[in-house]
Amino acid sequence: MKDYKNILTETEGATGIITINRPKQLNALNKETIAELHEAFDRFNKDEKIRTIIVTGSGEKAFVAGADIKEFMNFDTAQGRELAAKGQELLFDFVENLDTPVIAAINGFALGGGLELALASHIRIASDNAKMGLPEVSLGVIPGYGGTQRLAQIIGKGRAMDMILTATMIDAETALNYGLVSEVVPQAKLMEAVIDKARQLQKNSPKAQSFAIKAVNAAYTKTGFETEKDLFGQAFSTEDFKEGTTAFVERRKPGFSGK
Ligand code: DAK
Repeated sequence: MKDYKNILTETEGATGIITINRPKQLNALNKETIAELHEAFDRFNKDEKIRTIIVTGSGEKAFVAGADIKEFMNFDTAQGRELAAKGQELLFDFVENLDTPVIAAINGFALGGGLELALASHIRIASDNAKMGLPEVSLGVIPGYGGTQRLAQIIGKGRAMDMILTATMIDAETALNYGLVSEVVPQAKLMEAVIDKARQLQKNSPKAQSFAIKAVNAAYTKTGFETEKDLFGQAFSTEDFKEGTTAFVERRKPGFSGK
């Protein structure tokens, strides 16, 4: 297996397992991690022996606590838009459109870009301690990796609006009730449950599964994703964005001016 700096990869039978491994930053996604994830997903997807891919986070606390705030807080409008587009191409759209089914094993906090990665995956299974949310508007930005589109597609517009506008987290039981995850299991049983699901998937035709993924995805137009990228870029030039990200780093509550 190739050595990466921010992720670990292994195989278990016909399953490729990718673990995001920045536990001190709660597995937050920086640019380098996104590039490594792209490479690992691509490699497993091209490997005919691999029939299912699992993505999870290391440690017991977090799947992924979002994009790396300390990295993106200094981006301007152009960088924000460009990086949102690039991130979607390399990771979020990429995962959604893979031929090989991807299961997100949500083992703790799945926030912002972390929840967006789970939303781009084909199946989501959570541990009972998991917490999910899109806290972007609390930082003065909006979900920029497809969250405004995919969350509404999966749980419906009303609940998605509530979660996005309040920036609140929901627990695993609520996520199950919303249809955001298809199973909740005790944390110690999570990997066993996702491997079981992977084996179940492996009984079926890989070719038909890749066609089915494309057919399901074809229902959703690209217009909304383009709007999200534009507005996400614009958010980077606001005072609220500077205030929201600075307040996070300074561990204080933000005082938004609405500018
Ligand atoms: N980025 C960077 N560091 C993070 C982080 C993050 N998202 N989340 C946590 N950490 C770091 C903390 O700063 C802390 O580091 P030290 O202070 O120890 O050095 C360490 O992880 C442990 O976190 P806490 O001390 O805060 O742990 P708690 O148990 O108290 O709280 C928490 C856990 C998950 C509730 C809290 O850490 C938290 O609220 N984290 C931030 C959640 C969040 O707002 N995530 C970002 C959502 S916005 C972009 C595209 C998309 C996006 C951005 C840019 N471009 C294309 C440019 C998307 C944005 C998002 O994802």
